[in-house]
Amino acid sequence: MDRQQTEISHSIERANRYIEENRAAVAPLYRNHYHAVPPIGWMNDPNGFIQYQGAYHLFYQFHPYDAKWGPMHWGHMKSTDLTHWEDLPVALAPDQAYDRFGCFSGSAIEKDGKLYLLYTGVTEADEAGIHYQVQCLAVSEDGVHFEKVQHNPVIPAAALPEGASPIDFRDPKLFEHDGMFYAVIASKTEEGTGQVLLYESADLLDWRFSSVFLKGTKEQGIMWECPDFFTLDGKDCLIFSPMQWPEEGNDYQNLNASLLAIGKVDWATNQFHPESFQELDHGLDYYAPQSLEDDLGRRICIAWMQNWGRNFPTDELGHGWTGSMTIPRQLKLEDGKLKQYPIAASLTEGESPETIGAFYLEDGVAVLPGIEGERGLLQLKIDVSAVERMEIRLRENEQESTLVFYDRMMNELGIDRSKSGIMINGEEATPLSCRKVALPTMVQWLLLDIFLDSSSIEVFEGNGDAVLSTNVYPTEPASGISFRCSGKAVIEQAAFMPIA
Ligand code: DQQ
Repeated sequence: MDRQQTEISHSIERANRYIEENRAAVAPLYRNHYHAVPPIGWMNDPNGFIQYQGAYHLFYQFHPYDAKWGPMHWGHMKSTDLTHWEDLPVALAPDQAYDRFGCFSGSAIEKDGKLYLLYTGVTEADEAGIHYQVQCLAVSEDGVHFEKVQHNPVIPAAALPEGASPIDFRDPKLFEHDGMFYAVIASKTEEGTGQVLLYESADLLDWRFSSVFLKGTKEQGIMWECPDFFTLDGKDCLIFSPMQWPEEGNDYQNLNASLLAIGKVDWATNQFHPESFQELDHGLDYYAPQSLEDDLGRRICIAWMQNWGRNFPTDELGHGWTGSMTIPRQLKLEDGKLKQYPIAASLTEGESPETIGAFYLEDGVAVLPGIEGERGLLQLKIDVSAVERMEIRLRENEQESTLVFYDRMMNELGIDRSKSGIMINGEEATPLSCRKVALPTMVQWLLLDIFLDSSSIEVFEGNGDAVLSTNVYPTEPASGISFRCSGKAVIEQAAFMPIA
């Protein structure tokens, strides 16, 4: 962040005015249509995801003035169906000494009818030039206008346990347990490993350190961001986004990954005991997921569909915006196994999909009638029992396409964007443009729900066993879809439902 930016005095009014005056200049080419995207400027992590007064509210890390990360505000939108989002005024601006360097990620909770946001303030520099990360509270009676409380910061650096870094202490996620409020907060240890701290409060204003909820080892990355704790089908779950979690086969190949630890909390010591870890998404663009439980009892998770350390084409091209959320997913545990299902029913309601009958393909290429488009849902049911390799080419034009592939021998589902269009480079030691995941069981039918938007592809394996989310930037119009296989495939069903 340069000095000039810190000297600007930020305010919600200034941000809202800027958005209104400039949003028409944003270039539409790669803007997703049915995903949450910022009206202008930069978006990263989802924040404060909650159902409040009948609507789903989604806040996000927002820098309105540039398509790059900068002084963090909280953008805000709401939805009644989790797919159509309405922009609301900016919720937080970095306008206080305790958050002048940014209103970083955090979460929301309802108490006595009011909506509370707990977020990380990055302070002005002290005499030694240090910016501390502290936790701050803002409250709203209408879910739109927020006031920062007098007590801020409600969790100062002084409330850190010994050996925890005061400059890496962020991303509080609120939850209630046994009549108390708790927050899991990301922290870094003296040894430079990640950990999650637990704080507790009776009223959201007075907080005390409770425990080191989970401490990472040297083998588990250098910092964990954006923790989220909840129970699901009787199991305790902790989601977090570690930096540099070591690669393991097909897993954790992105330098910044997001994972789910399933385990048990010992509420006598307030410590989380993990039993397993798994990566949440096997695509190239997925980070900082945050979840809510809605009034239907669904655990719904949404994430930033990008990754750190990569180039951002919409910024490089001067399009005036960067960043998109994934479509929301429902998380379930079935027989102790994570299942993820897309929430997108309202997008395709009323559409009667054009479903073609069985189509036999042997060592060849096929284009199917009616199966094409840049934006929509592609649903497939393919008999892969005699397939060697099956490829579905998406967003295809003369030069470019993105591959979704299935390798029968390895029982792996993958996505490859090496020929998608604009190259995306990352900080990974080995350049990464293809990822894959082994499916848990050998199946006869490969079921896929593939969501295509202007610059994204999300592949949901139909039994909920895997998701791969990846951004693509074709340089020419690209609506082609084709099928290639070695061996024999029967495409039993194929339907493409355009989404406006
Ligand atoms: N992004 C925020 C932090 C968080 C990181 C800053 C994760 O609060 O740790 O924009 O993407």
